[in-house]
Amino acid sequence: MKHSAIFVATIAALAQSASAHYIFSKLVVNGEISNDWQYIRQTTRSENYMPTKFTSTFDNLTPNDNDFRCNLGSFTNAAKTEVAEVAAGDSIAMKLFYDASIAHPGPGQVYMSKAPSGNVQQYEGDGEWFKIWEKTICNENGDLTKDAWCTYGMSQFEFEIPANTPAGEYLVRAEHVGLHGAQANEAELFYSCAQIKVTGSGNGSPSLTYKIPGLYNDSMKLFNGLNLWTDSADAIESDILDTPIGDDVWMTGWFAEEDYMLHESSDQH
Ligand SMILES: *[C@@H]1O[C@H](CO)[C@@H](O)[C@H](O)[C@H]1NC(C)=O
Ligand SMILES: [Cu+2]
Repeated sequence: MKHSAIFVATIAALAQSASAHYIFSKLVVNGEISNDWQYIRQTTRSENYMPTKFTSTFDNLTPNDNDFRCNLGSFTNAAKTEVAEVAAGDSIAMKLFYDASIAHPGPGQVYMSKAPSGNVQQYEGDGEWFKIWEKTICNENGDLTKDAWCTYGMSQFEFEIPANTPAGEYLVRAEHVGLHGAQANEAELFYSCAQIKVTGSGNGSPSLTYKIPGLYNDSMKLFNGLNLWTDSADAIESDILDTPIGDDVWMTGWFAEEDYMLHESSDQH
């Protein structure tokens, strides 16, 4: 699909563009859906749901820019964006603007970054990021241009704040990558950041961290070279592994659970 930077301002065009594209604007905590941009930093883009790309990108924004952290201009809205309190180990969700659902094929992931000063409303996201959630191909025999991808059709990403996350204020960045233009270096990235305050007594430390920008580059075949119509699921999975999207998530909850199960079974002996 082609995207024009020139936006035809008719209701029909708005509705169509809004349904094809998406941005996370609502936070769901304890089953309660927030207002748009209450806890998620609002971008200053004129069409907030336009994708970021390496080439032919809207507003000149690319994954090589600082604003690839939380979307264009969103730091200027940080101080007026509220901070949601979430206990480590709890699940929350980031939900799309307009109740849209994801209609592009590709992986979805969630990264977090702790505000070193303790105040996320003043944090630009220039510190370390770690990944807490990842969804790639769920059905290798499905249509790789559509519903082979776990996130296809989702209207929100639901994920757990790892139980060992230390207390403090964090950015939580949800991202979806549409790979339908990757053969022409036009993978589409949709993302924004929530501001949360993690409570509890977690004392974990993520083993893999990243900087944004730097997370992705256009030498990675996933964004520039992969072809959903001709590549096999195996080849695509291998391209994913060559990027941070293929790295393991920091998932202390799972390890904690496994430890628990090991203890439980050894107790029976
Ligand atoms: C792109 O990222 C890969 C993996 O981190 C790295 O090996 C490579 O040097 C980077 N390329 C550029 C042009 O930055
Ligand atoms: Cu698109």
